[in-house]
Amino acid sequence: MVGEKLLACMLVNWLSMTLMRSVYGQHIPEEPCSVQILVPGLKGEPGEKGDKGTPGRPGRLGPPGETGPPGLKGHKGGMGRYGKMGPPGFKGLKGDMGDSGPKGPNGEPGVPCECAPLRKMIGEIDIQVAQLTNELKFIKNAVAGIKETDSKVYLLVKEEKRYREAELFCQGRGGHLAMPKDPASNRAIAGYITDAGLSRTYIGMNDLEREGHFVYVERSPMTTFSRWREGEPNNAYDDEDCVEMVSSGEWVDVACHLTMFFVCEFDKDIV
Ligand SMILES: [Ca+2]
Ligand SMILES: [Ca+2]
Repeated sequence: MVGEKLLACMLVNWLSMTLMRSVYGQHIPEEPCSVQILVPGLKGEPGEKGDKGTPGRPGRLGPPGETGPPGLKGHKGGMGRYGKMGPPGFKGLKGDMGDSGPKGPNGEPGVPCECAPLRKMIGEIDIQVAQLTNELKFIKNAVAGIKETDSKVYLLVKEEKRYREAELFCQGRGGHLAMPKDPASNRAIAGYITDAGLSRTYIGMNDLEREGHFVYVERSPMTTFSRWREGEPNNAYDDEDCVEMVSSGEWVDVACHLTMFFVCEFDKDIV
């Protein structure tokens, strides 16, 4: 620093001397160049307090504070979006039947046809089916169990019929209502009734033609054999012209319009 100032001073002096010689053309005495050294002065009085500065830059992020107390409960928020569809639930109970719907419109009129012969044929087939059904029922009964003696086959028919219908049923199969004509056949029929757990069935006797004069249903006269229960036949209410056998094997006159099971008999030589 001092060196630089000294060099500057020498340069200034040399320039001044040169300029004076050229202007005045005479000799100017040279003055030695002095060196001035600058020294700091004494410390001054404190200045007046300055104005407040502008706010500084934000400081660094401080450490996290302690957890504060829980805030007040907020208001209920709006309804969220619908979630995904859950798994299917169990099947519910069947509901009550609803009311009947309104009546539908009438259908188109049918096409007339020449089907009278066809209808007749169908009617005949229906009758045949009904007959075969009855035959099948009869055969099933027969297979289920029959009773027989040396000369007779007995079949207990478990269909409730009036006396005349029962006899017609037996006749339709080549027999009659059972006609016990001796102790052996009476025992066979009674055993049949008892084994079946029944208490009574029609048998083939009546006094339809002449009150008090009983005959077998095939119109043959009664023999000396009989098994009337004590006090029977009594023709009660003046309306008992047919005969039933109870499980003990005894006979009772009863009204013919009663419906009950019955026993048919068939001769062995025609079975
Ligand atoms: Ca009678
Ligand atoms: Ca009676």
